[in-house]
Amino acid sequence: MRNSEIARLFEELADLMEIQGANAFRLRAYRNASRTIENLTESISELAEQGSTALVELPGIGKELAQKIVTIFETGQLPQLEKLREEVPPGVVMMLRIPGVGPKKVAALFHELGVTTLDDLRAACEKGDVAELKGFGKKTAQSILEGLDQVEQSAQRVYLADAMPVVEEIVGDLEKLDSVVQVSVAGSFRRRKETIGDLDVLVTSTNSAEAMDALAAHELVEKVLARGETKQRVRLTPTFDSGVKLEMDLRVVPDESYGAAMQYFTGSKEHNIVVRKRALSMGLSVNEYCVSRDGEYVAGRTEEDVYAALGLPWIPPEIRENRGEFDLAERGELPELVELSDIRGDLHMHTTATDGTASIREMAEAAKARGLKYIAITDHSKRVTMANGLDAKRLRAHWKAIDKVRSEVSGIEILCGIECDILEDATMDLPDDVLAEADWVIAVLHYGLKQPREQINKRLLTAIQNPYVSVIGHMSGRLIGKRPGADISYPDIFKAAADHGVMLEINAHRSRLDLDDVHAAAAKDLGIPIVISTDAHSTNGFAEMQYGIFQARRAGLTKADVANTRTFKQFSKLLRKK
Ligand code: DGT
Ligand code: CA
Ligand code: CA
Repeated sequence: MRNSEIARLFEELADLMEIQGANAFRLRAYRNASRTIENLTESISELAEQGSTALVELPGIGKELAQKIVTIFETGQLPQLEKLREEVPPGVVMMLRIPGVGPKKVAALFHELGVTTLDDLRAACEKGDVAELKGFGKKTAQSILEGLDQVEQSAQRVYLADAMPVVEEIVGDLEKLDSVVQVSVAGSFRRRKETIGDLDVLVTSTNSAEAMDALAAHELVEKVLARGETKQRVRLTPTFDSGVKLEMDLRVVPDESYGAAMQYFTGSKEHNIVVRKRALSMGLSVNEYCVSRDGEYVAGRTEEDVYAALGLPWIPPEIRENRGEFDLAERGELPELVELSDIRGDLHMHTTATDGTASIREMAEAAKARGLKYIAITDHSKRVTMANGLDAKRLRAHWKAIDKVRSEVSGIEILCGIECDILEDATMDLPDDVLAEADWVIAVLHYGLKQPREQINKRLLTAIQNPYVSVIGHMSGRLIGKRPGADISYPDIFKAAADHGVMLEINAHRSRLDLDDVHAAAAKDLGIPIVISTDAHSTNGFAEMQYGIFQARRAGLTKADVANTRTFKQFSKLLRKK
């Protein structure tokens, strides 16, 4: 078990104890211990192997806590925690995810109102019971209702990247059926949203029963939830993050409706509202079967036909969000969106020097095998103690090692980089004279993400004004569905980045995708070069590039907007002159 996992167990323990009314002193002890362990340089498991006396040496860890840690490592669990997990229903624990609702409020809801599920809580809010609870009030009840929407949405969504292999296998198997002509996935999956609520699959077939039977019998399908003549809803077998199961609709549609159905079920809802209005203004009507005039079929076989009937070129699914795509389409200025094959370099990755699993050489060889022409090795700076971050001395030695690999491996350029933390006090984690020696400096926020906006801005501006910083990595620090990003004045920060020639990253990792689509589009509008990087921690990590490309496409980015589509020579010209 890693330090962070142990830290999380103690945090959970404290939360559950607080819900059950434990005294504040003991709670503080557990929370302090959790923080100590989280920030520890040494591995807690190694310390635990030496027994509880070694653990007691740590600040904030007393005898009792030390014994608990030893128990966790010896038995894989903590009886006290197991008991609490049984006493407090999972729905109650989920309430902790509602913004502004901590263990104290949850305790009141659970013990005084007896709510045990999110649905109960919603009903209690709507009935006015929550507003009447001591310490709550109408405003709090309203904000809980809004928070519930958020939690329910994020709790049931799956990362696009996690859904993708499952979906591709099912689609591939449906395609093999003789009676099946076309299979496509519509909905948010086709629009390449970061997360997917459910899957919307369309099929044209000479025998709709066969397609539905095959899906029902598929090993990745757990249960048929509903079945009609041309539509079937199923639940898939795999369990995703936080216990979520994906559901899938299969619709069998006639050939002449395929394009109309694709257009309708791809959405988004916001895009389709405009499509319908536009049709009405032209005396047409659009639904999932066709575009029609006075009940007469006009178009529907292909999506191109549907858009053409509305006087528009085909619009790429990724930008169907009613965020300006109709104006661009009318002016004939739809962007030619960047593609995976345009990428020539990857400028964010880790090695065994910090928390990666492969050596410099292995990363370089793997990148080369993927067809990349240049990479930057960017291990962590010292603040990230959990990842064994580099101080100046180790970093300089690491760069020497990179230089050596660079001279030995041909066919790929390797930049000496660093992922340098921007500290909570708005200073850089490494001195300027060190950063000056780097080929490529990624500046990032890792800690203190909850600081007030002014301080976050100050930190980002410090990095942008530093003459040696090349790019800001995963700017907000969010983890999709798990942790909100820092509060940032984006327009000010973007303007500063543009003024100082600092690039901005779309971190391609499935849980980050940060900058997000909206902010990446805003950065593009200011002419800021965007770098799409994988943040690979292993040779497999390079595969994440695809998801960064999806995010970039949703932002409307073209090849020219993305710096690492350039040849190495052209890319070098974009680097700041030091
Ligand atoms: P998701 O599943 O939450 O990730 O998001 P979507 O976009 O896949 O939404 P979903 O599955 O509810 O519906 C798929 C598409 O079908 C949606 O993007 C637009 C269309 N659609 C669904 N329901 C309606 C509706 O009531 N009105 C209209 N105009 N379109 C709808
Ligand atoms: Ca969907
Ligand atoms: Ca759906």
